[in-house]
Amino acid sequence: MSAEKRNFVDEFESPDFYALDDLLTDEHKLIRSSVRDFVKKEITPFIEGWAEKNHFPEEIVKKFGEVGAFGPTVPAEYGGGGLDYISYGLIMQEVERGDSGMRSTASVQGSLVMYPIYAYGSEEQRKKYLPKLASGEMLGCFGLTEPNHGSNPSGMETNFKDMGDHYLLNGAKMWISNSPKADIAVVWAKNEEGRIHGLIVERGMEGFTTPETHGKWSLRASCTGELVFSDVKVPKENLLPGKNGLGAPMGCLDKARYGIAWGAIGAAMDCYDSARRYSLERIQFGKPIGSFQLVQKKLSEMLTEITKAQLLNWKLGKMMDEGKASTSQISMAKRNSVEVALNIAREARQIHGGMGITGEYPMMRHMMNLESVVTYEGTHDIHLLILGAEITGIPAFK
Ligand code: TGC
Ligand code: FAD
Repeated sequence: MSAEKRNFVDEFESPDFYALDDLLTDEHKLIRSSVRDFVKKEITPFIEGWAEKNHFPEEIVKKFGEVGAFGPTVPAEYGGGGLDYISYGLIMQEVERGDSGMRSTASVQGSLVMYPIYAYGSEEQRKKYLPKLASGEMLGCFGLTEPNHGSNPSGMETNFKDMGDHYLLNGAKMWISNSPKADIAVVWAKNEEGRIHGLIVERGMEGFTTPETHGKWSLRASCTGELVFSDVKVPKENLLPGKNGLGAPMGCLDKARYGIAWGAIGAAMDCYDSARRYSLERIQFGKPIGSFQLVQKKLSEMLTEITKAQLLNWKLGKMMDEGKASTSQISMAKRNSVEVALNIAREARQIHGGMGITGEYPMMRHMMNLESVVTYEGTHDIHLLILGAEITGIPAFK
């Protein structure tokens, strides 16, 4: 199924009030403009139709591979982009400017599938999977959350037993982005001693199914599902040997949460830009609504929050490049960006009046998407508690 192209021109202009472009290299700007052009051509003309029809456009996977959206920081010898974290952030910002569900597809593939295979995998696993994941020939997913364990993944029940020549995997994962279409799943499960390990499970392995989750009012252009393991025989060479314990999946989440910090601001920029343009075009009481103080207040506050978040993200990117960014610094940025984006989506929708509730404009879709973004990769409150634990030294999770 391919949704019809919308009859509109994507006039998006990115706000850069503090001349942040001065902090970017020519390569960064080139990467950003190539992904922005890609989004204008391949995503925004179709996205309202996909979201309305709850359709995941499978053909986007190869296209993302071609534009370099998968695993930008993975070394080029494995098919990745060999780029820095500012480049990665800019790519996520541009893709989520188009749609959070599209960014989900890209960030799961890059940060949650390619990163663990690169960082914790054997050389054979890297060679076998990474080039195909980078090119979009293969799609992956990441299974951490379970029906009974969301915010507390350490309680997971999914487990595997050593059967001598293979592992036997049992359990279930829930809310897994890409799962219904994924060729492989990086699955986190406990061994007989209760230690968490990562396993690569391939579609087609007996006893492995990926039922789709229906009825979502959010991320409707992204596919979400379960991972069900019923006595799945996993070859021993599919265990990720490089790292185990909860720190292994959490290390992947640090990368993905960083990408979300940039991505959510992309969605915010789209809403702001639409509201700015609408405020100049829409006439009420004989004047553009942008001439009224209350509308200017909304726009000014949006731009202020976007600019603050852009600066935070850029500095975080520099710290990521130096290997100095802490989990709590990443939590602050993810939490801040999503809150900023949700508030801006709501304010921008108000500026569009009744038109703001239609698919003619992007705010309602962004707003509904962001309700997932504020929940996944650690809920808003879990990130607050991560910061609270950092400040006080006292974890308040349990
Ligand atoms: P806690 O006792 O704090 O830690 C247990 C062990 O894990 C280590 N660790 C980390 N290591 C590296 N990086 C991190 N970010 C780490 N966070 C924790 C920690 O050092 C410790 O290691 P060790 O060796 O001492 O055992 O763990 P806890 O059980 O109290 O939980 C802490 C908590 C709540 C902060 C954490 O579990 C959490 O962040 N929960 C949220 C769960 C979450 O984010 N799930 C995301 C699922 S994936 C997803 O949503 C993908 S959506 C993708 C998309 O579509 O874009
Ligand atoms: P719960 O953990 O049950 O939380 C419910 C509420 O309780 C929240 O408000 C939470 O903040 C609060 N709460 C929980 N514990 C505490 C506490 N200690 N103190 C205070 N408040 C607390 N997971 C994956 O593994 N892979 C994926 O690809 C993936 N994709 C997703 C895609 C979508 C569209 C969605 C919606 C989720 C996805 N997730 C994925 C799962 C996501 O990470 C979880 O939904 C999230 O971690 C929260 O878990 P939960 O839904 O079980 O909520």
